[in-house]
Parts: sequence; C-alpha cells; structure tokens
Amino acid sequence: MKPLRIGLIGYGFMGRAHSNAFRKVGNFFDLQHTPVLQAVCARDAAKAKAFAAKWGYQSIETDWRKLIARDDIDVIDIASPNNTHAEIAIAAAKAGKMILCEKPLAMNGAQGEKMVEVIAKAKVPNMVWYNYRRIPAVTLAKQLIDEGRLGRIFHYRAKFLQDWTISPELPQGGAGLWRLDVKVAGSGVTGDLLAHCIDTALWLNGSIDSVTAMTETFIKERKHTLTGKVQKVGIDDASAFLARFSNGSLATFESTRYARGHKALYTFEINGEHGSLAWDLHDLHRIQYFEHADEGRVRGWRNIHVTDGDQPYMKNWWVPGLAIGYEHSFVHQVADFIQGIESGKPAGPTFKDALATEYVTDAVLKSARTHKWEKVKKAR
Ligand code: SOE
Repeated sequence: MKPLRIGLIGYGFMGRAHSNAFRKVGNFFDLQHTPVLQAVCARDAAKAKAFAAKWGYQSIETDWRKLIARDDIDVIDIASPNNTHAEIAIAAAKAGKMILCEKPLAMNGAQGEKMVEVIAKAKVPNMVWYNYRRIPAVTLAKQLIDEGRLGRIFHYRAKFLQDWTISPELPQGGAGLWRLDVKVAGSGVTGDLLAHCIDTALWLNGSIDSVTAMTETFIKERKHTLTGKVQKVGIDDASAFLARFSNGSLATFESTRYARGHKALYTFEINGEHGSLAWDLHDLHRIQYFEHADEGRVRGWRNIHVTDGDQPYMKNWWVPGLAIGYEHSFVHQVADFIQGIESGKPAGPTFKDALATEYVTDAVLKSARTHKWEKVKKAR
C-alpha cells in the first residue's frame, strides 16, 4: 500500500466527514494507495490539537501556507469556509499538490474559472466533494438513465429543504454560522443547498441552458457573531427556479432554510418517456422506479432497496439487505478519487465539472435580481 498523505484544512462538520472517509476507505475498498492523516490545519492551535487527537492526525499547522509548503503532504483537502477555497486551491495547485475541495467550488463563477485555469496548468488531480452523487441509490439512477431506460426525459424536479435559520435570534457569522454571512458563504441556500441539487441534475440529465428564479431573505438583519453589531443579512434564505435543460426537459428546483419540520429533505424526481425515478435523502438507500413496459396488471412503482452486491458500491460493504448511510458517500468519493489517480481516468466532479454548477448558481442569483430568464454560461 502506497501512502497518500493528507493535509486537511478546517475541522468543522466537513472536516469530520472527510476524515472519517479517509480512515475507513482502506478497510472496505481494494486500492493501491491508502490515506495517511498527516496533518490538520486550523488557526486555533488548541482546536487543531484536539481534532488531531480525536481523529488521528499526526501533526498540526496553524497556517495553511505552511501546510502547503510541507513536502510530506500529497493531498490538500479544503474543508474550510467558501471564501477560502480559491486562495488555498490556487496555492496548493502551484505547489503541485493534489486537491480535494469542499462544495461549492468558489464564491462565484469568475473565481471558479481562475481556479480551474491554474489547476489545468498544474495538471494536479482534483475533485469537489459533491457527495450525493455517490449514494448507491443515486448512482443506480445514473446507470438506469445512461442505459436509456427512461427514454426521452421530460421533467426534472428537485428540492432541498431545511428549517434551522427560522429564529431571528440566530446570529450570522463565525464558526458554524458562517453560512449566514454572505461575505464568507458567497450566497445562501443557492450555493449551499441548490448547488447539491444542481450538481446531481447536471450529472444525471446534462447541461442547463436557461433559468428564471426568485429568492427571498426573510430575516433582513441579524447580529454578527464577530462584530456583535446588528447587520444586514446578505444571503438568500430561500431560492426557487425554473430551468430548461439542453435535452429539452423542463425543471423546477427549490431550496429553503424555512421549511419547518424539514432538516435535510433533498429529493429529486425524473420523468421520462418510458419510466420515472424518484429519490429521497431521508430514505437514501432506496430508489423508486416506474417502468411503463411492465405488464399492465402488475405495473407500479418499484421500491428498490439498494443494498445488494451487484448494485453500486455495495459489494464493498456488508451482506445484501444491510443498509449504509450518509457518511459512506464520502468514503465512496475518496475511493473513486484514488481509483482515478491509479487508473489515470479522473473521477468527477473535477473542478471543471463543479464550475458548471457555479455558472448555474450565478444565473439563478442574477435572474432573481433581474426578474428575467437568464442564459447559463456554457462550460468550455
Ligand atoms: C447545510 O446545513 C449543510 O450542511 C450543507 O452545507 C451541506 O452541503 C449539506 O449536505 C447538508 O446541509
């Protein structure tokens, strides 16, 4: 086993999700490389030390530039807030490091383009953590679509609903709450939640040509954790848009952090000429599949429990019938990244793939301002 020495930047929710994946992948997948938790980097040395002790990182850094300068690090994993991604990724690429970057790729498309340019010149392996592609049921949906089982696609429908920012007392900014601070997050639910729906949609159903959107900021002012002052809220609390895909299908997308009772309800449904597919994150190991060719008397929605060895990723886990969960999508992502390095066929979404999602979120936010249909920039 060859070591793949990881330098992680950030220690929040995603730092934990990634670290867990690095630790588990070698136990379940047959790979020539194994991740080694070489160093974790955070500004606060005490927090970095505590994280390193809990997850098994061998050392810490408090300055990401020093982490990148180290020659005992192969992969820089960016799990810090959105406004740090570009600077770190560009420096890491110039230093010849492989890069894993948390979603969304960048604060906007223009920034994403610069990242893609530098990474292309540096020719370093790269990937963005859009993890939902690698839930086995979602990967099975991709296989069924690619086999042509749905035929011509007419409709794509996705939503991602949460309810954690309804209280006006919730401050913006700082650890855990930077997603509410537009200067750090870039946007609200559009870049945070819809970005997931868009990444999956582009993967399953191809590119989006144009969108028309509406956004709303329900709570206009919140206290800022870092300044202690009440400040304007710059993020979108809710965002919905209609889209036209290049294959002629029509779509609706919706996300909000104001859907009382919903914690992370990501769902999609796709309707084609010969069949339909539906998926729900709250029941993530199942895909609902309707096939019109079934004999009429028994035709109906099949509820497929994606846990068998001939279904995506599942032969690496337990015995048929036993389900896996959210964390495993990250393990699959690391496995695919490593297989990509070993085979020379990079696994997606690469930075270039993730730039296409930035172009869609840019068009959504623009349309919400102009109240017009907006064209989505074409990926080169
Ligand atoms: C927001 O609450 C969030 O954690 C997103 O940032 C993640 O990307 C999403 O997968 C779950 O929700």
